[in-house]
Amino acid sequence: MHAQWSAHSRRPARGTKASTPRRSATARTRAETRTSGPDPRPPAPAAAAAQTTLTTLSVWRQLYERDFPLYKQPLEVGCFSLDSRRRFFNDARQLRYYVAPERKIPNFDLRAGYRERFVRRDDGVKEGLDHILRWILANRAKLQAPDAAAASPPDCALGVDFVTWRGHLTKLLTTPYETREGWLLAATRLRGTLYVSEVETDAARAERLARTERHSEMMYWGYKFEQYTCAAEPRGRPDEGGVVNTNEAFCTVVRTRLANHRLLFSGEVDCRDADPRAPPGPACYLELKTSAEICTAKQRSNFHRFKLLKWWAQSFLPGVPRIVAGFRDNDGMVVSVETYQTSKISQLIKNEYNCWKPTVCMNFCSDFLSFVQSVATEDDPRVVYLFSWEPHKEVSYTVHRDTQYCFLPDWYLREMTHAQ
Ligand code: 0WD
Ligand code: CA
Repeated sequence: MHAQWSAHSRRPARGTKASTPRRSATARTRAETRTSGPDPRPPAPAAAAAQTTLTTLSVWRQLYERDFPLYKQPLEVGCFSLDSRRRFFNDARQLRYYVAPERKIPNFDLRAGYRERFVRRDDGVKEGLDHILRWILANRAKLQAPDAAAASPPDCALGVDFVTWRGHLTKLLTTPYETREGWLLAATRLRGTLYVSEVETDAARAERLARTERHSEMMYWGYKFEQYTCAAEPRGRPDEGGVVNTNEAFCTVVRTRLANHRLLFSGEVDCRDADPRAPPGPACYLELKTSAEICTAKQRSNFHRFKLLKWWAQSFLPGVPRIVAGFRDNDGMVVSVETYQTSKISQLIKNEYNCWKPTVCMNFCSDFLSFVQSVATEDDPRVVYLFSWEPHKEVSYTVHRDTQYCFLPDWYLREMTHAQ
């Protein structure tokens, strides 16, 4: 069952089903060596010398229809907050508390306040992994707990193989089913840990700059719904007349393992269960969503096929158990609210023909991380491996030394390479 956390490693049973085509990791990749890309250098010597230099990774779904991989129950190791001016705090001051709507038909007006009470984060400012890195520096002692240190080789300073945003992992999980948007992920190795940070694609940048007023307003609706359903205090009430400021965020930091990859990632959390007896994070967290109301069978099918995939992937990764969805009409009025158990979503979609499968998402992500491990071998933050994917293509990469792609800031490198 995908819903349950696997406590033991289950090896993918290769070649047990005769009906599905199955190829080895090497056969699955093309033998061509890729030297094209933004800079014309040959591949780094370390990458070229690797035993099996996989140069591309296939995204073909059937390759990933194996047993569900090990995914350990995510453990919250900390959290941080970003305030209205995007300043970092190593605490939970921005955590909010869920307040269920009083009426079955809430009629929340999501358009209210868009012009007068909306402070929008400047999404042209690329923060990379900076907030997570700040959190790591402030919590190094926690990360290097005795058991973690003993279990990790001395050349792996943090005791994890990957550091990234949850949102980047969500994109990886949904890649086998994505037909519209590609991605660029930069990876760099420092003291044994791979840091993975997104680079905006030209297409995403063009879309951001060409965003229509209508689209911009619809992006606001999601935040407005949060305001109607969240309070700043455990027994507080929502402040419907307040300012919506998208600079503010509460982020959880979790540790987990996918197959043999030890992961440390952070994700923004909308709110928690207001009951003080609720379990600790991430089990007490809720994800809030808005979506167009479903009126036809076709709309329901699309909702299952596309939206629930994204919702499931995003909440499954950090172990957020519940998703509260506000369904709205075209005028931005919330007409119903529904709670989904993350662990039951894969059952809900079973009746859809040729629908997405959690195991494909997780196996693809795991294989991609193995691919990154095998490619990004040089332990040097001045070297960035850029992984690129476009729909209907394979994942490929290029290597960049001392370029604008470098993303670990000096303040982080100084701390990590000096004082142990
Ligand atoms: O600079 C950037 N392009 C990135 C910023 C890339 C990745 C992350 N971030 C920041 C976000 O500003 C946010 O503070 O990291 C935090 C979220 O990280 P995540 O949880 O890993 O991202 P994701 O799962 O994609 O998004 C979670 C929520 C979103 O909720 P919905 O329900 O819409 O999925 O974070 C918010 C949004 O509420 N969010 C953002 N808020 C402001 N600006 C952004 C953004 N660019 N992206 C996500
Ligand atoms: Ca949300």
